Amino acid sequence: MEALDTSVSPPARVAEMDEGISIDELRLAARNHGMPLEALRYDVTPVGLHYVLTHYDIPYVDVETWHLEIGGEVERPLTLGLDDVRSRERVTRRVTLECAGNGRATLTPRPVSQPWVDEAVGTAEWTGTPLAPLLREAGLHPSAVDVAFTGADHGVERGVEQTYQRGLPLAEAMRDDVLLVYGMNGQPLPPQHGAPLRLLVPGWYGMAQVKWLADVRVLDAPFDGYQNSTAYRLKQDPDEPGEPVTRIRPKALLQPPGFPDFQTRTRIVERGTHLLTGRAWSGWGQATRVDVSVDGGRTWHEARLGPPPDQFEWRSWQWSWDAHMQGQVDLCVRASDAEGNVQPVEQMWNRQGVANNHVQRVTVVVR
Ligand SMILES: Nc1nc2c(c(=O)[nH]1)N[C@H]1C(S)=C(S)[C@@H](COP(=O)(O)O)O[C@H]1N2
Ligand SMILES: [Mo]
Repeated sequence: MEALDTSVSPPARVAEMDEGISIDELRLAARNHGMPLEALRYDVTPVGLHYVLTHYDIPYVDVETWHLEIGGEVERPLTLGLDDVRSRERVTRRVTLECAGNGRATLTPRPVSQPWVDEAVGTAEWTGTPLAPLLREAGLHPSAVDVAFTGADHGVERGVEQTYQRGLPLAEAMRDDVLLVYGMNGQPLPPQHGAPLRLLVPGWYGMAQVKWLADVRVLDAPFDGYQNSTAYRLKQDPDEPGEPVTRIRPKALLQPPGFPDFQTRTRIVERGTHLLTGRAWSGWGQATRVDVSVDGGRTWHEARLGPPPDQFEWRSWQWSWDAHMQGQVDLCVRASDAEGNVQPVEQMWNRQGVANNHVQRVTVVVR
């Protein structure tokens, strides 16, 4: 394969302290749209409002000729068409997805990549068939340790040409809630979300949810492809191996109250009582507590949680805010989860800007 020089595919980098968003970052932001925060209002995010992240191009997949291969360390490799997949056990689950890069653009210094602020999240009703029975049918060899999932999209990243591919430990791949998904909110899966088939690993950050799935390969050694061994690592220095990004850290978001200024998104509200609402989630076993601050994170007030949702679905919350003083206020919200993890108020910086869950800030002017 011809090596691509760094002018075509530059290495990872962190922005200079005073460096603004570049046209390259803007182009990524325009392609990979977030969920408008007012859509926190919906229990299930309408399809067009769900965030989208695609590393390369959205591939055109012809369903007539498409098929899924299941092979590697198995007795009987399988080849399945979409009708084969659709004729199997059908499961629908509400699951919240969040991109591991969510919050990246608010880090100081800013890792140069897709510049998300708070909005790379959404909840859908995903319909598909469990993966585990298919792997059992194929007959797993005792040597199996990881499963590699390959999409149909191809590109180059930091000089490494590749087809999008992620590995998952066998124990995770065999969970009964891991699905091969062909439906979203009761409709066929749309192209931008991975049609005709995608992987769903509830609780894990977005990178694990491989779209345009073409191949499932059982491996007898840990998967060491780019998206596991180079990308999605928590690290401070470029040369350290770092820890892998896995499950979603707890996070809460606030539906911005009042109405916005077009350009700054600063909110304007009237003096009086406002019911603040939003959602909270965690890949470590549900959000169990939400706190709201009206002084930029100095003091906190416990919010009321909505009914327990499905295990990896966001949970609604509300808190009544008595906005009796005129002037500017910084609203913050933070979640805790069943494992006792609490969202940090200050950033926990890493070079790729991944798995970041420092609190959202919404600037409001009370008049
Ligand atoms: N084949 C393929 N799968 C992929 C990606 C990709 O670029 N190619 N992006 C991943 C990332 S980083 C995220 S955050 C989620 C986004 O899923 P969505 O666009 O359906 O919200 O898809 C994941 N699956
Ligand atoms: Mo992502």
